[in-house]
Amino acid sequence: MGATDTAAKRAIPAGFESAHVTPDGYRNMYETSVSDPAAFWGEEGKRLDWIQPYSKVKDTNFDFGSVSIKWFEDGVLNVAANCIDRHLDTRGDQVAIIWEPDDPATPAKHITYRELHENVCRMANVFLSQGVMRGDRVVIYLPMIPEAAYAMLACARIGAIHSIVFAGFSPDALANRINDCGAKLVITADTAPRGGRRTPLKANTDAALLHCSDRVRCLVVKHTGDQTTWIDGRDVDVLALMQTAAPDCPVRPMGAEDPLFILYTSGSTGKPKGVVHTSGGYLVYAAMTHQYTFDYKDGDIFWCTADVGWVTGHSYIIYGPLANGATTVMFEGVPTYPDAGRFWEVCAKHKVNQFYTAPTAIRALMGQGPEWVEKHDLSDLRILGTVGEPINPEAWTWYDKHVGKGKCPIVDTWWQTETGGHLITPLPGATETKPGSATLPFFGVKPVVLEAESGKVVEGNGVEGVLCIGDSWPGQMRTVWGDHQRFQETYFQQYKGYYFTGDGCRRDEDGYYWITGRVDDVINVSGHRMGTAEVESALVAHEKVAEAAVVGYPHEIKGQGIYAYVTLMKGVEPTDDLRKELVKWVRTEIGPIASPDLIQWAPGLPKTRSGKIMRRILRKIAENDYGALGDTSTLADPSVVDDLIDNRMNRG
Ligand code: 6R9
Repeated sequence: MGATDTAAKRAIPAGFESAHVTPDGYRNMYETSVSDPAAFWGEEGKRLDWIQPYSKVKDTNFDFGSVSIKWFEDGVLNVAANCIDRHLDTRGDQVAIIWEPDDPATPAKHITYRELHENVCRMANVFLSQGVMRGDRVVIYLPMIPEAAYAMLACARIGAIHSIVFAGFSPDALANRINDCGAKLVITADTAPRGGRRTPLKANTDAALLHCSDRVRCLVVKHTGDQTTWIDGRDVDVLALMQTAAPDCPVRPMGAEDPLFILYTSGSTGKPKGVVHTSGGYLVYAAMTHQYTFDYKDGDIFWCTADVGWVTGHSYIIYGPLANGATTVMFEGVPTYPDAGRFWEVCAKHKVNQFYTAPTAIRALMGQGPEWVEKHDLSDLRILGTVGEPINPEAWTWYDKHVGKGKCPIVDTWWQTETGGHLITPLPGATETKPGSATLPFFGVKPVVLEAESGKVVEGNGVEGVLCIGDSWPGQMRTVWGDHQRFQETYFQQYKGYYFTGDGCRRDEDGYYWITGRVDDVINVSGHRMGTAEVESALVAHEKVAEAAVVGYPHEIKGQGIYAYVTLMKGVEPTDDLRKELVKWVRTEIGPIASPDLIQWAPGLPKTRSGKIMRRILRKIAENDYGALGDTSTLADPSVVDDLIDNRMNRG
């Protein structure tokens, strides 16, 4: 990159003259959005139906010690009513959700808005019958099946707060989340088919609930019909109860600032944080970004391949598309099952117009060759999107050429669990793109580049630093569940007056943003966020491990891989079997996404005299870039570095 940043701007493909936003439109609207945010968002808020309209639009404060974020605060609405009920008159018979199962031989399901309404009401009534009340927490641990959408919207309907735990997480991770948010109920399925294999979700939930209050109820969706254990009095067959539940359920009027959901995400320290999003601002932002970033028009078939267990699934499978009355595709499977053409087969089968996926999937499919794409008719595709990690220009170019046939704008959307929706992204009819750049800020978003050490604002173009945001936007997280102090410390303490994203970036000569990756101890594995501290604490929980340090290293498919330096307890023999055992251990402690790719036995870790691990050095060795270790003179014992270099695992 570097010198070529400014060279290759890609023109907006033909046919986007009548997009929602044009180049001039973008400039004007952006200007208004940042010069008078209250007026701008006051208008945008009207895209929702309010039971009681708001009179206040923005009340936000980024000052450390008194951070407070409120949008539309005296407005009253219901999120489920906005995603379902208000569409019934005009599009009751339109398909809301196309469900594509893991096994292509199983027929897809087409769920209309009317059917969605009925199913969500029935599920809401089941929740109510289980004693779930407004403000109660419901943990959702489900595969990618329509019931996951029903459960989310049923919570929204009755004012309960959902917290989805990705079905790839382990029983321990599930238990921690159930306990942290004090959930009253967990909803799961018997087993989850994915790529032809099955994850025993009910058995995982049983194991998790051993560590939770015995008052937590367990609702089970009998999805595959696989045999599971059953505890009378605790386990509930939710589909059976839905059949006899009433098909209507009144919506609960909610304050704009009432929490809609909690979603746990990894940070640089300690246990995962419960990111809290509220009702009004979040939905305005999810709906608006969905409409503009994907140039969504009535009748479009929209497919976001994420899992609902991540924020991308929340905002761009469920809330954004449904608020806009779209047809959204929900895919249970994986890109490579039964073969590497599955994504494209599904695009052709359902005539997908917007396709949104992660760079890691593109890289994996790129390796299988373009013939898998060329087999399928992709003529309905209009827009392609990426999310989750920086996209390398090779993958971008392949996506553009083979999937988009050079005719589809690519929107590289940069955002975070914390931001609720896109913050930096091209808009299809408005922004010339550059492969690898997330380009320009969305409306109302003020990116600021700071010098990492001094925190000084870096003005002008052709600069680099840490990425902060200068003012609030409606989709911003409001707090960390149960720990507002942690919220302030994580995002507002280091750089006073700004929201600190944790990412580094470059602003090139054209003012385009290039996200360079995390500057904290968070790594991004296949587009999933992982705290190195989490993996370390899982490793040291093993009886044979004395100490562990985990860093990321470049990985061809995953973006980053997990590299663990492990110091064993005295007298423990370092063997290949032990390596395998530790990988398995981390998988059970956290989940498969946290499996270390490489484990190096480290007789000692490089530490400062005050005992701090010098991660900079460990990162360099893991990157196989040990020639540039920098200053090691502050190390307590510089000789450990030589041993680490000699025995490094990533030599290629
Ligand atoms: C939506 C989501 C957030 C982190 C973020 C950044 C990385 C996401 C990106 C990107 C470069 C993009 N990230 N999108 N980096 N270009 N288009 O992924 O949320 O799981 O919270 O991860 O992902 O490092 O800080 P989340």
